[in-house]
Amino acid sequence: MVRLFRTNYLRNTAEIGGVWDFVVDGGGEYKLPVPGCWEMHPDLGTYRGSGRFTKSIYVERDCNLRLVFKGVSHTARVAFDGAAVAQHYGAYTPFDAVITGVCAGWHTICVDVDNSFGEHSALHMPNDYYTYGGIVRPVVCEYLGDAYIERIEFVPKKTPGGWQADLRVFVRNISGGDMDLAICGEIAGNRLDFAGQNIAGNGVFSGIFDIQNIDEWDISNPNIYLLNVQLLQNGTAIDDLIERVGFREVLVDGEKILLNGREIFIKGFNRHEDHPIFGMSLNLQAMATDIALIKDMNANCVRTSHYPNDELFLDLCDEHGILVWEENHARGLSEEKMRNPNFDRQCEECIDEMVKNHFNHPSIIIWGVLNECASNTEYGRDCYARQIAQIKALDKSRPVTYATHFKYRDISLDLADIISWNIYFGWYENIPAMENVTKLLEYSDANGGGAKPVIISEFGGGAIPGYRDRRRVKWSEERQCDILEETLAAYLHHPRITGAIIWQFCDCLVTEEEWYDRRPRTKNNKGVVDQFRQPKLAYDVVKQHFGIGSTMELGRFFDEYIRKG
Ligand code: ADA
Repeated sequence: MVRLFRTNYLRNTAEIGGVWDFVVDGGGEYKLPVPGCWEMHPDLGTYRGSGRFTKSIYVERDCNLRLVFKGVSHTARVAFDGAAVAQHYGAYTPFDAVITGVCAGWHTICVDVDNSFGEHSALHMPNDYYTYGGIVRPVVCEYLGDAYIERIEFVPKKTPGGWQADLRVFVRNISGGDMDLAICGEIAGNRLDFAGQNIAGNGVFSGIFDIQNIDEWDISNPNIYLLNVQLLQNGTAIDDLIERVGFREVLVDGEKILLNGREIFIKGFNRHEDHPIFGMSLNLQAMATDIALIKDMNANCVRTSHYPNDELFLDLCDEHGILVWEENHARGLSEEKMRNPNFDRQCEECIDEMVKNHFNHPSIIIWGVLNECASNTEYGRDCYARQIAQIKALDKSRPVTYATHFKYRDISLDLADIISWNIYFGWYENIPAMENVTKLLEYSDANGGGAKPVIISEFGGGAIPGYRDRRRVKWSEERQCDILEETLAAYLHHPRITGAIIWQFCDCLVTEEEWYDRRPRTKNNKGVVDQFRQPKLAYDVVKQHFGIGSTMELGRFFDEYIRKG
């Protein structure tokens, strides 16, 4: 499954899933499922290198084809009937290839995939998560005419009278000539008509429309609507694209984050896309299980640590009212690693693809960049500034932040709309949680972070599943309970803290290189559930604290209770 809804009725599309032939470079031949990770095959459990996927497809009629790859880990080179048509770096964002003048008949798609580490890869490297190998997310074949709708940007705007839709529809004319084109659309019974244009290549249709009879999207009522857009030539619809959107507005107001004008407290989990059976290619059932557990623990947020997520998971967050902090791919890169000659370009491409492809998900309320990279040096600060500016140029409707671990040495706090700290009191530092939050706030307020919302974006401790010890020593499930007990009690009720995001939802695989000695089972064991999603003792500690809620939420609850009488 690619999305939770049909994205096209007019345009003929088909997922190219099933089983593809796979040949390991210089090695064996396999038949592997796509999407999937090659590590799931017993011969390839730790394989790091390259190989070729091959699939034949039958095209019923002469047409233009668009192959959309939702994710290939981590580098792809795509050939169609032997001719190179696309290449892409980065496992976590989609890319496409448009092939014009395809004749009816059988055709062959070859994808050379490489998940090796080295100078060529500035973002995928040995790390505290695992870079899998394969065509890890779905592949879709789209049959196009001479022009098509490439993407849509929908920005909901709250007005005194209700809501407006600020729309931009991006169109590509691949006919080789110019075309008189127009756009029409509909959402919740509201018609959307755009004036026609003569378009020779790429074009954009823009318009702002008053929208009637809709209900807002928010955590407890995640109302979503189908935005149906059609491309017209001489009054006839020649293509279409459907998006699912929500009418909600997220703003930063001083130290508060407002959703539809109401203050919210963000409480949730950092979640890696990782599973012992599926690798990073979780299916809908596995994703839905994660969502159910996250909601059962009374959380309202997921941070996509540390990369853009599968759109199917974002669709689930849209439907369930789960707030999302989505971030570009990077974890813990020193200035030296940020100086890799491929770093800037690979980050820039990831950000561009993340924002453009995930723009319309109402659940995404925050964009993040560069988790725990060198925001403590001038060179690093320049990278943060460029990437934050790039996001803001692509999307003015959401705040931008980054998670730092440089407590009193961060020199980039002024660049962020929200201040976010990864701090592990009780695990890496045995200092009382409240004491250091106060000191952190003093530093932040004096160094660019004053009068901004503050999120504790990572906190927690490790617990080996099933390791119980009445001494409550580190790595026992009891100790993880104690750490989360203290930190949740501190962060949910601190007057300056707007969010608390636990590290992490589930245990995840890490790379053996550089991490085996600090990660028992070659896993990051700070999950509140284990890799099979079996709850640890801390599950009920989290459920209780998130269920009681933050002081802010309690205060709002009583205000509403008193107001209603
Ligand atoms: C960092 C990092 C996480 C994880 C965590 C840990 O904050 O952002 O990816 O590595 O530490 O478990 O130590």
